Amino acid sequence: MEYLPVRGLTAALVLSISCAASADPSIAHDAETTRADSHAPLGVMGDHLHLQGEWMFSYRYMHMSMQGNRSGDERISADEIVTTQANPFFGAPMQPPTLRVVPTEMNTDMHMLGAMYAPADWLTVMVMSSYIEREMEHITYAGGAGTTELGRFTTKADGIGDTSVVGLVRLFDRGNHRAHLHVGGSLPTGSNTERDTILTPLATTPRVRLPYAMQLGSGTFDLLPGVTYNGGHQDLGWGGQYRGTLRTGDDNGYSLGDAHELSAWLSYQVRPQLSGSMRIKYHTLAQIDGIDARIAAPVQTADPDNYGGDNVQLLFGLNWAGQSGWMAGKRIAVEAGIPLLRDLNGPQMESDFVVTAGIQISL
Ligand SMILES: [Cu+2]
Repeated sequence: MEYLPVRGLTAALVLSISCAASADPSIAHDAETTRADSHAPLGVMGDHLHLQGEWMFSYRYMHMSMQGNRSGDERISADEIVTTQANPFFGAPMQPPTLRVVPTEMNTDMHMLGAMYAPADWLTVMVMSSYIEREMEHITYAGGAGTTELGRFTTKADGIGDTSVVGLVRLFDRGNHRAHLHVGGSLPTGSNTERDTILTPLATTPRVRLPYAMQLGSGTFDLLPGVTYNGGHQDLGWGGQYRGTLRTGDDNGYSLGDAHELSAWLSYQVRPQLSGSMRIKYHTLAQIDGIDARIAAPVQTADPDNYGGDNVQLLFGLNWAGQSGWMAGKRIAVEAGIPLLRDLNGPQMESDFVVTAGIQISL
């Protein structure tokens, strides 16, 4: 791999070189790979292609924090949930008329490993898998009614998540405008039968199958279509992406809802090796279709209707790209986001904060 001597040159010069050389894609791309902003903000998956024969390996760590509950776009307290929300399992043995267990906090940590390889300039193949750790805290209210707290408990699940295989197919690459399609899917390598011990309103502590939100995989083969556009002019960069997650079939009696995600971002190159970004992300998820007969408890997360909704997030990121010597081909990036809008099929836990940090190494 060759690198143009961009160090010390102004961004405008780098850009004019890559524009002038755009008839020769290898030169154009090499100029781009040394710009921090030639990769989108870190949370955007499959944002770039590689040159024929290039490999890239990446590690991303993501933490998501959820606190409190929401129904529609309004917050709802634990006391309100157990006095106003019907238990869909009421009528079955030992099932009270209203919900009696409320999740109060959830933390998700994901370690994502990815590999990219380009068999041709117009095609990059991306494989990604993850190790997921989920933890959820709950309050259990005593008996069949009222707001007397019986106790609190935490459930945990960890293990391998689903594995995605996606081909990124170049649509066009003209001057400062590039776009590609995403064609691929997700294999159900993550478990959806994780179990842990809970505290029931009758003070028993059975070990049960955990609700959908705590499971590690979708259980289904999912299609992952998408399209990404990247553009730039001098120190400014911009881009947009659509990605879908479309479930096929079902597993254990259900399938998770389809998801659609739209992102638009702007970046500013401070130096060739450093850029900052701002991104707005819209994510919509449908309710769960069907039900797992082994997930039944007077808790909102056991009800397939209490899944999905609309989220809008505002995210800020930094990209750093090594320029020469042993740092060439290495990148570090971070992106963190806060919610702007949450409209949830509730009651449901709300997402409050998400941060992703990662390293990428090209060979
Ligand atoms: Cu890559």
